Order: sequence, then C-alpha cells, then structure tokens
Amino acid sequence: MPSITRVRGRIVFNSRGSKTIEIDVVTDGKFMGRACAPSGASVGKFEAQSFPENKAEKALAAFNANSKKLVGLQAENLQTVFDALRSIDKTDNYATIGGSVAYALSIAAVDSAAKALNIPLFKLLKPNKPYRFPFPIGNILGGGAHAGPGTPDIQEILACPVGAKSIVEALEMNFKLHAETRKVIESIDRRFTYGRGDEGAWAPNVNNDQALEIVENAVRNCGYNLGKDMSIGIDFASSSFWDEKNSVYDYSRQGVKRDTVEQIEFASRLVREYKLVYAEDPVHEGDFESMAVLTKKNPKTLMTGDDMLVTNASKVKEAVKYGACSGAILKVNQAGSLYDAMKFAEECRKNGIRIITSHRSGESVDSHISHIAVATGSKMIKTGVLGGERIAKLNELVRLTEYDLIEGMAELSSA
Ligand code: 2PG
Ligand code: MG
Repeated sequence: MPSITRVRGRIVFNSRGSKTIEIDVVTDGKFMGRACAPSGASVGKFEAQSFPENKAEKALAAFNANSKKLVGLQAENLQTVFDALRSIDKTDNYATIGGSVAYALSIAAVDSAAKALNIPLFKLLKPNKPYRFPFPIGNILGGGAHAGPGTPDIQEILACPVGAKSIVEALEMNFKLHAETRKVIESIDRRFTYGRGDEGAWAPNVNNDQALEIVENAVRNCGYNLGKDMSIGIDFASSSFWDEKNSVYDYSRQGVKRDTVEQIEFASRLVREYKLVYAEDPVHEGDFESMAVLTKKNPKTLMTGDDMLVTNASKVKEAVKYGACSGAILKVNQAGSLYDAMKFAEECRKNGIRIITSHRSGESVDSHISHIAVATGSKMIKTGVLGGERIAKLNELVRLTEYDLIEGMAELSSA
C-alpha cells in the first residue's frame, strides 16, 4: 500500500489572483500527487474556513508545523488522513489548520496513491462499477457575486445538455450555446464588450428577466428543443441578496424586493416558464421550510442546496427532516477534507438526493473534481464553460472516455 514519504505545501494563486494553498504528497519516494484549493465568492455561513484568521500564510505555517505527522500514513486511506487532520484541528470548521489545507492534503494524498497503484483516481475512490459521466452544467450568463454592477442579481444561468448521448457531445453543446448567447446579447446591445464574470459566463448589462430571455433565445437559435435537448438551470445564490433585517430578497440591481412567499412564487414561475431542470439555492441558506415547499411543488426540477447544505452530512439530515432538496452541491472545500465530502455523498445517496459536484468561482487548473464527480455517482458536474481553469476539468472528462469502465451518461431522472 502506498505510504507517504514526503509532503510539501506552498502558497500559489487562483484564477482571481488571490493566494491559496497547494500541497504535494509523495508516496513510496516517487509518486507525486498535487492539489490546489479553490475558493468561493458567494460563501455559505457554515462552510469550512479556508485559512486561519483569513491568511494563507497562517494556513501554510500550521501545515508546516505538523507536516511530519503525515509521513508514514497510508495515502489511499481517506480516513487516515482525516484522522491526522483531526488530531491537529479539533474545530468543526477547520479554523486551526484551514479548510484549504484539508482540501489540498486529502486530495493530493489520494492523487499520489492512485499514481502509485497505477489506477485512475475515480477508481481508487470507488473501486467497482457502475461508473457514469455526469452532465456538465455550465455557467452561460451571470451576475451576482461573480460580476459587477449592471449585471443580473441572479448569479448563474446554466446550460444542461440533457439530450447529449456522450460527454464530448455534451461539452460541444455547451460551447455552442455559450457562443450563441454572446450573439444574442450583441443583437440587443451593440456596445457589449464581451465582458465575462469570474467563471467565464457572459456578464452583460441586463436585468434578470432579460438574462433568462437571452439564454432561451440562444437555445432556440442553436436549434435545440428547450427541456429536451438542452435545459436551463439557475443558481439564484439567494443568500447573497437575502436581507435578513427586513426579511426580503433584495434584487437591488433590478430594483425589486420579494418577501418569502413572493420568492417561492418567483422561483416556481421560472421553473415553469423555462422548464428548469435545476434550481440552486432559490431560497436563503437557513430556510429549509420554503425549500421543502419548492421541492414538493417542482418534482421534475433538481431543487438543489449549495449554501444550504455546505457539503455537510448533518445538514443533509436536517434537510431530509423537512423534505427539502432533491439535489445537493458537493464542493470539497466547503466540507474541508475529501473524507468529509465522501460522507456527505453517502448521506445524500442514502436519502435519494442527487449529487452535483462543483467547482468554485476562484479556481486553478486542478482537475480532480472530474474524478470525484464520477466516483460519487454525481448526476451533474458544475464547472463553467470557458476559461483555462474551467476547461481543465472538462478536458479531464474527455480523457476519462479512454477508460472503457465508464458506461455512458448519468440517469438524471432517478437517484
Ligand atoms: C456557487 C459557486 C460556484 P462560489 O455558488 O455555486 O458556481 O460560486 O464558488 O463563488 O461560491
Ligand atoms: Mg451556488
């Protein structure tokens, strides 16, 4: 079994130019695994804390002070690395060592183990068939915390190529829709500068309704049947415009406020009008009751918790009590270590909640999430459409087609 012989951590930069932690783990003296922690802009209240005292330097110092404890551990064993992390950091949100260290260390360890064992990472994480490709959902047009003033309040309008028969076809459909969306924006705004948000989605000066119409028109122009070949999803990221004090969703860029009842109606109307296959965080992170209403009312749409579930198994249990969420975002860095995230995935599966493995808005060319999505049986993978750090994950999915082990696309309609 591959055993850790050396570890090294460093500070590098993410796609926003912000500092982050990268860790190398070497097993058996020669197999190097490397992982780099991503970071979010719209961050859930209960996520792991990326860095102690919000400083990457403090995370690196905490890692360096403890790195000797990792030598000799079995790299393929997620729990061993988790236990080592837990012996160093007893807080529930990795405030001592930093979630970024937990992320990079736990993934670099299995990355090196997979190399030592000469198997792909997804197979190390899930030894047996079946394996399926997740549908790539890509951010086409967005705003919110990922883009500047004038853009929609809604964070992301996503393409989901539900009619695709292969992963390559799915990717090509998303690229085509992304390109066509630019043309539609140009047709209504001659001064459009091709501006894009943090994840490569177009960031035009339009309101929420116009944004959805633009994407709907682009779907039609591509010759796709909405809801059959190509579906639309939305990440409302509504915690970021929930005004707690006045109990309203404040769509300040559009100048509209909605109370909880109006928000539920608004989300349900969009589900109907745009046949949404996917709706993420339509209500704020603490409102499990309203999420339960939406989940019951919209059985054909993956009502998905991101900030609401923060990749935390105990939050899934809470959601299940309410009957909230038919989908769950899995972001390893929300949980901290990969072990924590796999526990979350298990809890989701047990309760018939579909998993959507996701990138963060601040990313690197690290492509491990493509393997994690396959290993967790994710129905979708959220990676963005364009930009080097997004394409890195999509191209890894293309490489995975070389393993005959993966049998076609995921089954979206069943858990
Ligand atoms: C989200 C993510 C990824 P961020 O809200 O789902 O799209 O954004 O990483 O900024 O939280
Ligand atoms: Mg989200």
